[in-house]
Amino acid sequence: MPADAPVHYAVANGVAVLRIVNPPVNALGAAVRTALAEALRRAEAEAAVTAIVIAAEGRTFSGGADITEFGKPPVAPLLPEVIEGMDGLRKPVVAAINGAALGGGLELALGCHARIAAPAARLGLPEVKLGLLPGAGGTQRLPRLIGAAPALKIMAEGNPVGAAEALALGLVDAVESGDLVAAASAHAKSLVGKAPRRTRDLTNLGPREAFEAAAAAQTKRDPDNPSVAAIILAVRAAFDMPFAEGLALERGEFVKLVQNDRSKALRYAFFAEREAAHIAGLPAGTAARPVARAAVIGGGTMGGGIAMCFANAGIPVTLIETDAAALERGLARVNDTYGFSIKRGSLTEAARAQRMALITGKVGLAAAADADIVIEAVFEEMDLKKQVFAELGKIAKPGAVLATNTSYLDVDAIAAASGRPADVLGMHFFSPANVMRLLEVVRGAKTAPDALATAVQVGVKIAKVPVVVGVCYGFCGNRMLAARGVEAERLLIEGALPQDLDQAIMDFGFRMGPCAMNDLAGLDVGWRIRRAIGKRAPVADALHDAGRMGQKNGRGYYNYGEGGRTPQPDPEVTALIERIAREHGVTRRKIAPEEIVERLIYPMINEGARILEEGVAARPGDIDVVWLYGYGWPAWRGGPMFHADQVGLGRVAARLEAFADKSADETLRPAKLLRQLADQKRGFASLAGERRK
Ligand code: T1G
Repeated sequence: MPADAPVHYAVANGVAVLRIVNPPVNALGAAVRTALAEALRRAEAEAAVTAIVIAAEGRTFSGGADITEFGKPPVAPLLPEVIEGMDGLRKPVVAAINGAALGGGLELALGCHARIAAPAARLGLPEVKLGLLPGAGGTQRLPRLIGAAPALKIMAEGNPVGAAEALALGLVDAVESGDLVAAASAHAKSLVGKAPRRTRDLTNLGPREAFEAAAAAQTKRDPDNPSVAAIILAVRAAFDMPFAEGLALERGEFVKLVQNDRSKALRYAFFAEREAAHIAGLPAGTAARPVARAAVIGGGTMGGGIAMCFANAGIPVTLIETDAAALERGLARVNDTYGFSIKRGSLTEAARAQRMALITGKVGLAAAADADIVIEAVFEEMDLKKQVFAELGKIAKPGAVLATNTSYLDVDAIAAASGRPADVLGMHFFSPANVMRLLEVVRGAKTAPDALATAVQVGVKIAKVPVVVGVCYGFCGNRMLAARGVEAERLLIEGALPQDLDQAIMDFGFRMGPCAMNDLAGLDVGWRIRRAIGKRAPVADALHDAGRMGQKNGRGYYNYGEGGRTPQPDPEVTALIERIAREHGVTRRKIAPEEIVERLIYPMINEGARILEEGVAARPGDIDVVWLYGYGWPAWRGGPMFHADQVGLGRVAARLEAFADKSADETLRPAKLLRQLADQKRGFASLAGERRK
């Protein structure tokens, strides 16, 4: 057996142990499938072998099919065939599930006659998150093993279950904290001579009405999801047709889904997220600095949320305020935030106590002295930040990474104030910091490579999706958002109303449109930023000047009533907008949703092209990850740069030229890179060749 074989074969006491070795996640690519099929045939043929165990190397049993194979011509043997082959074996086959068994990985285990899991194992069928459905028998075997209703939930929602829950469901036969392979081998031997328990032959689908009720609930939960619809169809087949026909139906649905744009976008986003964590241009061998303790400066909403991220990850964190009263308020806000999770049932009191114990409240910057990473989250005011970093530069221990949570300000200027710019960078969290997954890691001109690697590694550890961006106004996300905001203003003056803009964008797939989003953030926030940089926005400024601050005082682009959160169109706003249009000499017109969407999104794409040109972002996928995880871009549309490629850069460029001609706003002219790619009939994806260093 060559050392690099993807499946290792060893026989002990009559048990053939087939161990998958395909790092990093034992994906079931063509080589693994071929080797697995060969090893199964060999085990079946060898007289000395009485039973078979399928095991895996590393901490993952298998991450499923090799997603990079999708969209290419299928290579035999296909996974369903390999699993079907197991079904026919006369010798018992037991899966030793050492870690995550996801997608095809779990389907492989379902094809075995029994499953033994380690306590850390997680089992799931997340194909729905890739715009697919389980395509190797999962829709037919899982319902027969654990019941159609529980199987449907696992497939339609795509979330894994832990070992204990899997045991309770009957998904695994035992949980083994000792020698897993030995336990699986013993279990396999205990099955020798008995009729194999094939999941395909099981019949405990459970009551049909329970399944139909679950199907209705899943359709209501995710109404326009073709994967959910396909999964329901396939599981229903388990009631209505023989196993082989159900498999064929599953296969047909899979082939349809794998080809559609929705799945291509979701698979693209899956890899773009992981690619973003590999810092382009980092010198080979750069190692992150160790981080055992964090400190957060500022116990406000952001600071408290950031401290929670560390506590949630089990990392001790010191929350620092300027006085005891402010600290008290900050800690109380954190405690209350955990309280909401307890009320929702997603956290226990014990977990809250455990996390609160990891957050130490202190007054004064000196408390940051023992932290390995310090994150400043004070008021968004440059002089204040410079003052904090000047002190931190002296207080923080050598090698500590000093991060500012600024949304817009110049990280290089803040770094200079610290006196140790190599340790300084930006870590831009998104509100609420304990919920939003995006983390823009802002690389200063003098940021040391290992400081940058540390911030990215910490970002992953605290369950964020880190994206490295460069220093510029608004970095990546907010800079593109500002471009959208300018066009939103124009559209309002030219004839659209807030509800028109927001409905068009929500129909595109966002959960919230620009006007409702500004109301949520507070119209005073945008007003302060515009004033600081000398920009005007006639409608937004007029709303602010009329005392309309958004949700916080019940009136903004919309009316919210007392403490309300539901945006209601407001005739006062319509009148205000019409007045401003008159003042600008504009005759308002009805604007079609298609035009609204193009005019809100193409300027963002254009700004994204400039961000790539300037090297503020290293890859188009990084920009897409920013928008997917920080601004609610619909995942099934892949991100602004992916979407631009779907539309075609030629059309995007032509529309931008038209917008520029009409508005005389030269910033709407296509960026050089966009123009160049369009002329070469290429897409942004052709730039993604930037390999990880
Ligand atoms: N195929 C190809 N590459 C994969 C992969 C996969 N299934 N899973 C992970 N990778 C790569 C990933 O891009 C990264 O690459 C590296 O492995 C480490 O990943 C027929 C059709 C298993 C829980 O959806 O959830 O089976 O950046 O950083 O944090 O019905 O990976 O290092 O170059 O995420 O330890 C269904 C997807 C597939 C599971 C491990 N399976 N993977 O997490 O590592 S479709 C999934 C994960 C299917 C069948 C259907 C996680 C993980 P690089 P990582 P991790």
